[in-house]
Amino acid sequence: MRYLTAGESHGPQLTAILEGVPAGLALCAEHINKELARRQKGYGRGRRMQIEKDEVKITGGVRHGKTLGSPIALVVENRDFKHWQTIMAVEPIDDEAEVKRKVTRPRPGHADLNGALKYGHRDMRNVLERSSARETTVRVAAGAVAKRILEEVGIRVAGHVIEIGGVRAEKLDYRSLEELQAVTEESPVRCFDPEAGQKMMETIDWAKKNGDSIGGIVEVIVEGVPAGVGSYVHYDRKLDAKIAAAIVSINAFKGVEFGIGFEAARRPGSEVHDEIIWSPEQGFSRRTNRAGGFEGGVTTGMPIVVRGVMKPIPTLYKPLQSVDIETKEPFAASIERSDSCAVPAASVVAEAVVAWEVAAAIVEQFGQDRMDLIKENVERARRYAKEF
Ligand code: EPS
Repeated sequence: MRYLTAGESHGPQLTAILEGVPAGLALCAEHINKELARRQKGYGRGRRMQIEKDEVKITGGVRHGKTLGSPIALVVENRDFKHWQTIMAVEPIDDEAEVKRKVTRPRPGHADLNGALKYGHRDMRNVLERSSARETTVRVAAGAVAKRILEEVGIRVAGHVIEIGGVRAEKLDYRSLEELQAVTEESPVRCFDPEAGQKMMETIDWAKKNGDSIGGIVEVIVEGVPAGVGSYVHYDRKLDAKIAAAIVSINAFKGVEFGIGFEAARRPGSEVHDEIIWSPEQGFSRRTNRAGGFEGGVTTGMPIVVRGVMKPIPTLYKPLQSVDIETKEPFAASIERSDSCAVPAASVVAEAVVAWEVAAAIVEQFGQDRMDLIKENVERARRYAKEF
């Protein structure tokens, strides 16, 4: 399975084309819209989210509520486009003033300057329109389709926020993934620990008041993945590596870790590796899950636990120094509107990209074309592992 996205932040629409989704999967707009709505929420979002109400239109690959096996085309319109029709027009424009109104001042931390150098753009709107995190809308739509596949084979995905602006969730004693989902869905910062959540919101208020932005850490947990998915024999088929790439591909993400992650560098091996146990009910399992669900690029059957770090959004009200690409004069970058924190929304995006990679690996390993056969094969793999 693979997908491509197209579309600019203030253009008419965003599009995703998904290839390789098996036939016979129940899918309708509602499955996708609920995920799009989740991504739009979150304390710290700016005014753009008051304009948009993201809703998908499925324009290919689905008939009578079931996937056909053909490419699935998903479209989400940008409501804000109506304010940008000249600036973002597809056809050449005559409006002199608009033609001259170029973006020539790169924002530190954004793709503006590097993108301009790469493609030879002297109007950096040609870069920022595409590098905008608006694109994550259709990545979440693709992830919603992946989640449908996973649901069919008994795999659950949950994402939550564990840190914002230095405030860390301490109380993480949830008893099930369902409880984690129910509680974080009600939290404006998608945090399980209500006290930490409150402090996170205060920190976001502080950032907003000071024209600043803050980042954080999100975690995604995937339960129910059979052991043996992925590869230890090919570097480019290691599932943890694919998930790591997917996480770092999210706008503003700078790092990733599995299980105890970077902490493994500070502990002896005896406190890092997970002891192997066996019971007739469960078959093989691990006493702990410090590895975060992977050994050798292959799933262990324990939950996948992956965290990603998001830097503060680079579009700041508080000016940072930069240089105009035309005049070469220094200036203090400032903007009109931005999110002061998008970590809660990013946790929904992280769920989506992880779901996509896991679903793609499941489809590749267990049957490819037909959802009914994939389901049977996953069940068979589970039975085999138990009886092994
Ligand atoms: C973004 C800038 C803001 C955000 C946007 C990402 O948009 P605008 O420039 O229109 O104010 O709101 O995020 C979204 C539109 C979204 O759907 O998440 C950026 O520069 O990355």
